[in-house]
Amino acid sequence: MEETSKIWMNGELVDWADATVHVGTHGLHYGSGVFEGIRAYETPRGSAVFRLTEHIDRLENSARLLYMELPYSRDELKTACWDLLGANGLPECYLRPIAFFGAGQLGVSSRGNPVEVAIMSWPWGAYLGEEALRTGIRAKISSWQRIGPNVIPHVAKATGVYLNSMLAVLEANRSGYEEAILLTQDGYIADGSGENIFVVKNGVLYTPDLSASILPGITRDTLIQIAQDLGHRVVEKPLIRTDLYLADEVFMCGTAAEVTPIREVDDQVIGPPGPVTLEIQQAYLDTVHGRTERWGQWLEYAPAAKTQA
Ligand code: PPE
Repeated sequence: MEETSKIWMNGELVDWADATVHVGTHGLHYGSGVFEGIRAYETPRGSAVFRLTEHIDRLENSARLLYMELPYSRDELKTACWDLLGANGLPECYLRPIAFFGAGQLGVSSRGNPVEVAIMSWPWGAYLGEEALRTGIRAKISSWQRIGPNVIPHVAKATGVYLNSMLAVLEANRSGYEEAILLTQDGYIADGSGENIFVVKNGVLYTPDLSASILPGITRDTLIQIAQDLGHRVVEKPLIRTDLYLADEVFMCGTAAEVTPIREVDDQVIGPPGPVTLEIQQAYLDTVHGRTERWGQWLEYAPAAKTQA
């Protein structure tokens, strides 16, 4: 992670080195935090944040599912993101808001612990490498199951949930694969360690429906809309591992991963990135970089830049 100048922490911009927490922090002991991953892109009209509103809405939903009351409103959090972007001066970066139960009582129940909120930003290039975006990656079905809906709410982007993802991606990496694909407890395809999954078969796009222990991805939602607008049929339904093995194309998507083709799953070759994947990847990248107006409603500009436009 590349160091930047400022971090927004509990209402103020502090120097990068000063954004520290106490070792008694509840979130450190029990994974009781919620976070977001957001990207700002350089566009012809200046720096824009992609679907900031939806990310902040999801942060609030995640907090609610953990019985965490955020001490800042959605508008205040959005303003904090803009203030941080202004302070660090990076037109293109990744934003990471995080809220967690801080130090106070130690014990599993978080009642009474203060809620701390911070936002970091730093340059983050292609999640799985530039090469991955062009030629695709090799993914492995994980032996670790995705956390079920009655274990921890998978709809919450909660820090503790990511132990599940960490184990899966480490297992995949240690076996020579770039990414893991987790199955639900019923054996259906869920998502990657940090991405949602799409399959293309006979010209139709398929993606697991939202009941399948997946994070309701904002990129997933974006791509469903883009694909439909481009005239493709998109079906949200339970998928099984052989749907991946026999797919014409498979790709992953997420804020960090953007649209990353998958060329192999386990020991089955899917092939190089196919035409539907490349079309959707191009449309997505054009959208986030403001190179097309077609889906321009998803780009949010700094309040000051808006009045100038
Ligand atoms: N599933 C998981 C498990 C997940 O972590 C992400 C985002 C997604 C799907 C896609 O969600 P969205 O970004 O809203 O389209 N993963 C974030 C964090 C990755 C990390 O390594 O940290 C991200 O992409 O920002």
